[in-house]
Amino acid sequence: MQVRAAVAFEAKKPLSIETIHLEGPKAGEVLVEIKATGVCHTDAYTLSGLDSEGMFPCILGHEGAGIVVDIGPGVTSVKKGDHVIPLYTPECRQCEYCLSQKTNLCQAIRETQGRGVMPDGTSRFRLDGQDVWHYMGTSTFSNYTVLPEIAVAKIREDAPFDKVCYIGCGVTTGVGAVIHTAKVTPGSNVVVFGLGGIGLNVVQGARLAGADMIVGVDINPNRKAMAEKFGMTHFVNPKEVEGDLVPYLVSLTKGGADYSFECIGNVTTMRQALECCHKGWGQSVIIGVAPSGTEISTRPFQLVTGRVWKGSAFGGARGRTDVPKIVDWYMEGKINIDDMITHTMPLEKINDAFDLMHEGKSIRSVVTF
Ligand code: NAD
Ligand code: AHE
Ligand code: ZN
Repeated sequence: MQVRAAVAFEAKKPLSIETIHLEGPKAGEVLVEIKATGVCHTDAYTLSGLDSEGMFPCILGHEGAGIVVDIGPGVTSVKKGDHVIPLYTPECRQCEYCLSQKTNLCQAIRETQGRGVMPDGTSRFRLDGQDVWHYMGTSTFSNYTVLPEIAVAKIREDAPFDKVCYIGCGVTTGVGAVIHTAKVTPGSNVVVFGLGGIGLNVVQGARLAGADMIVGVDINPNRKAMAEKFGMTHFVNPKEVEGDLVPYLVSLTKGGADYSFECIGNVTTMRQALECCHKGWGQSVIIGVAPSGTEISTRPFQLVTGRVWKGSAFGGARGRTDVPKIVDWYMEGKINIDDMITHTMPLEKINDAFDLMHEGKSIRSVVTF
């Protein structure tokens, strides 16, 4: 079939809206009509050319929601008409990783996902006879996309696509990192580095978990009012701190953070996030994706004296199991998504979403089809 997609032809260049060919679902796969997709900083990261797995031309996008319109042979877990959220972290429930119950990082299709192809090793998108690569197994910057059935979460039908698409990445990543990865306990002191589309969800997750002090750290002063709405109790702009940021944060939290989260993707702030943690027990969770080739460092003494460094992908959430529950939390008013979606635009304006992000003017932009 012919589909309308935003194609990334090369790094650092604007996306181009094209009519391209999409082959239908094969065994175990589903065809999804994408109704809405968020634009995450990770899409911008890959478009910047710094992602070691970035392949061009490709169709970016990994934060979508839509409707199953066709299924391939052998598909049993979803049917035509089901509302779904595509999962860049699938949940096969059969691989060593899923069965371990120790991680959400299902590896069933990870290798082909990283090579921009479907599990059978081929791409379903073509333009002028040339392959166009899939991205993160989802490619939601297209009005139709093909996914393995293990990579879709079935959600309730009364949930609005233009809001719950954000659960496909940002909401689940932020809230999940607090609940699943760090397991923040009531009364804790939490420090959040970066108050964008992910950090604000860490803030609201920390409030949900009953944290006491929630400190937000961002160089954009406009983030203060927004983060306060989601539960931030103290704002720190590193540009306004005299001297080193780490001792400032340790003093503010009266000994250090019980939990810190890095939601920027910068190895300097990752080190600060670890070192502002409380001696003996403070845990720091890396969420931000740093450019490939960069490395983190700290004095081992930081870990010897009890601080713990962790990472979190997709908030530690098991997609098919946890995503429908997060949709329920939104529908029940337990979490706020609407106020984080600052911009909505048609596919033709998708490059504006990247500009707004780089200018620090948006939290989340959502493209509706
Ligand atoms: P964003 O652009 O919306 O937010 C980033 C925020 O960091 C902005 O508010 C910006 O002002 C702030 N910032 C930048 N440099 C700073 C500095 N030196 N000190 C303090 N604040 C600074 O991005 P986002 O969509 O929230 O994504 C954040 C990071 O999380 C990205 O690296 C993204 O790739 C990553 N991410 C990871 C996962 C995962 O599963 N691990 C999921 C989604 C996104
Ligand atoms: N290809 C990138 C990896 C980037 C990365 O870490 N991605 C996160 C999700 S970010 C969503 O916005 C993730 O899920 N990681 C686990 C995994 O298996 O990729 C790079 O830097 O090489
Ligand atoms: Zn993302």
